[in-house]
Amino acid sequence: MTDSADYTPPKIWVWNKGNGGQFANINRPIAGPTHEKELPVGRHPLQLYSLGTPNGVKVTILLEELLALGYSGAEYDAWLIKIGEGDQFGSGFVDVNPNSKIPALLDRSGPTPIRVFESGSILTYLAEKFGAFLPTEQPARAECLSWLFWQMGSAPYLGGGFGHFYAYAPTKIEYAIDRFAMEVKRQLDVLDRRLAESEYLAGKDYTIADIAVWPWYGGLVKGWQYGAAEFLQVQDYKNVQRWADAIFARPAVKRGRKVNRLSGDPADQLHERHDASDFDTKTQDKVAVAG
Ligand SMILES: N[C@@H](CCC(=O)N[C@@H](CS)C(=O)NCC(=O)O)C(=O)O
Repeated sequence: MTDSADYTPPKIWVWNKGNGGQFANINRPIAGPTHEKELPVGRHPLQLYSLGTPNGVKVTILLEELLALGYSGAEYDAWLIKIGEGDQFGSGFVDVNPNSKIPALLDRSGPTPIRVFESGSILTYLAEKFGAFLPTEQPARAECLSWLFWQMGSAPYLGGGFGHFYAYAPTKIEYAIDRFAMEVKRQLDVLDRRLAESEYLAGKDYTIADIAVWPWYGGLVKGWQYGAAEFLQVQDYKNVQRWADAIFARPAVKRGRKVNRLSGDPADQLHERHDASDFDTKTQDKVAVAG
């Protein structure tokens, strides 16, 4: 790789497979499957294929919230997709999400399975299916969908932009880190101003907008993302802090955050979830003790 200061793009971009980045082994400029592999199917109507990243936990949090409200149709099997090992390029996964990214959902409750991909789309699908966490009346519905789409459009600047260049890129490029730190701080200020006037993003009620935004920006202000709390001075966003704490206090959020998680405290990792009792018996600390 050429030092960024000396780099002039060639006339035609060429794929350099060994570009040295942290995700070099899974990043490629071609879509579609790399290998044949069927997805497992469990006994519940909803089959989730995911990983406990901020995009993945949006869905498990919503499912746990729905179950907590008594919607038994939201029972689900959560299967682990190890993206670092290329599971997202298996043929079965690509059939459910042609974009090869977690999370992906298969709803098998009707005569024909329905596939749903893109976390924002999955949240909307489930909220509409069960009639919860998405206001039916305007203007709250418009506000909820606006913040949901805000998250989908904004988080790539946080993850793919700031997080990538601050934490993962093989060289620290001042221009890139500056550019994205500026944008992420602007986004935090957008949220802080909204949450100064409103308890939750869409208004007085907790909705899928909060469920989508919290894993990214709540996690950021709590210092869980990229080791960047001090760099971004996240303690200054007082309203975001208040909102992040209120959401983290919800038992369903604590459960949803554990599902398909592969890192952190073993007590917070439930690699696969097939039954509500798995939280009591199958987190990694229990598995380690039992094993
Ligand atoms: N816009 C998508 C983004 C999904 C996404 O980026 N997922 C990442 C993990 S957080 C992934 O599967 N990466 C695997 C890859 O890029 O190959 C969504 O919200 O569902």
